[in-house]
Amino acid sequence: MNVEQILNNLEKKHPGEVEYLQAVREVLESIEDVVNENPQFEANGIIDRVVEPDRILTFKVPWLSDDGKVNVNLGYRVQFNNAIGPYKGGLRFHPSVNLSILKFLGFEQIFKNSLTTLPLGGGKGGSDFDPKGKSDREVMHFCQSFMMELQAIIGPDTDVPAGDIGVGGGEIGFMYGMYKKIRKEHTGVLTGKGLDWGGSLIRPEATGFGTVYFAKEMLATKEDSFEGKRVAISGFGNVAWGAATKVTELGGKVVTISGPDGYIYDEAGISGDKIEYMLELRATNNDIVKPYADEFPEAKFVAGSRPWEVKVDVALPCATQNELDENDAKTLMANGCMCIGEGANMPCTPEAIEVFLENKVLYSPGKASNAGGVATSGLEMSQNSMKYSWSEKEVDDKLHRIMKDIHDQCVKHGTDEDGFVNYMKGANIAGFLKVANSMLDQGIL
Ligand code: NDP
Ligand code: 2IT
Repeated sequence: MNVEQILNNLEKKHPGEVEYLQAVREVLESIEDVVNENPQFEANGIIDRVVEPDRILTFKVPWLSDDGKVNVNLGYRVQFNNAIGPYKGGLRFHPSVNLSILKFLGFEQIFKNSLTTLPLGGGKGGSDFDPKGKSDREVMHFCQSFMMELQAIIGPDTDVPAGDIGVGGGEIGFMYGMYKKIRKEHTGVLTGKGLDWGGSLIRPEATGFGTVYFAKEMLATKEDSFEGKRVAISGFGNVAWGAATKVTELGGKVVTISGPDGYIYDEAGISGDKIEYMLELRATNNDIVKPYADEFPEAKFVAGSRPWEVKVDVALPCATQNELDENDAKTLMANGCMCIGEGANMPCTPEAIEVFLENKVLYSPGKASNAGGVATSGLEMSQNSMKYSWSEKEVDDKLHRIMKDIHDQCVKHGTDEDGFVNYMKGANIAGFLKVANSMLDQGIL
């Protein structure tokens, strides 16, 4: 396999799709040896087929704002690969959303979902709609209009969307209501649903919990734990909240959270009521973390910077893509950070990852460490099919077991000759093999 040639061709076909090309390069570079050792993959065009989505739906989403004005946003669903199960992946509502970002997320989702051990294909969707500052009525009208188009191509055995940045329980509720009205069925077509109407316990916490369970497994390989560790978290959304809760429970101290305006440094530790306050902050839709420092005066707000300059043992980037660059990575290393677990999708730039690998510290890619969210979505689908609900402990135990299993797969495929575990390589190989073998079994489609 010639990675450069494949990427050059892809770049010609999809000029300017920077995030998508970045994600494809990362995976292809990791799996190069495995592909060369298995000539049946190239003979059957597996690489050429896996890098292109099965199909993409683009549509317009008109909606009325409270002042009576007509607004038009763009909506997308990228159905990437369904070799191992129905397309599965979140919806992102954020002004930065474009096709390149959704294709990168959909591509990553294929291998992440494969790692979960559950029968889930890969997809992603969303809109450039900005939920910030919108009234509930405006969000509802937007979600209904979005679902009028999306409903035509999704279904519980076809494609099952969920949340991502800007899409939480509220948005899922509005979209589910519209699907139900049009299709006249009450099925598990979306995950992240409300607990009263088909949702699963633990799903809101799952991505953050899973990220911390995975980091716990990595630390255990060094006979270490979260006990007494200083932890930097970025973001203040769903994933950051779950991660802060679990780190605190395991005896670690979370000293930062962040937003687009800067970061909060709280030496006293962000725990208990402070974690609940973070959720309130997020719900106010103001897009800033600064008010935390007004509410808790012992904390410091650092405007316009990222939390990676604080001295910590563990860093958990949980906000967005490319939020931790080479300089941040070097600062973390200089400060003695020993473990980096990606809660977000692709938060570390390729140059930052290179720094972590050179320093041989514990580093896990999002497709392994944040897979707990979609895995619990898979558990929600199982419960919906059975028309049954598991207890909190049952779901949490299954999530814990899945994260351990993903860790084992990374160790199996990512251990170098000197014993160092390259989790990125391990995750990419393990995720890819299952999908590639399924595609082989099913013929050229
Ligand atoms: P949320 O919308 O709940 O939160 C995202 C958080 O990151 C928000 O606080 C957001 O603020 C903040 N943020 C956005 N841009 C920046 C920035 N440049 N600097 C600092 N903070 C920023 O989304 P989630 O918590 O659900 O998602 C976070 C990440 O985790 C994403 O990468 C997502 O793809 C990934 N993920 C999510 C899963 C899930 O189940 N929800 C599962 C697996 C991964 P704002 O929106 O105001 O800009
Ligand atoms: O990036 C992700 O894995 C998610 N946003 C969750 C997807 C899902 O279907 O639960």
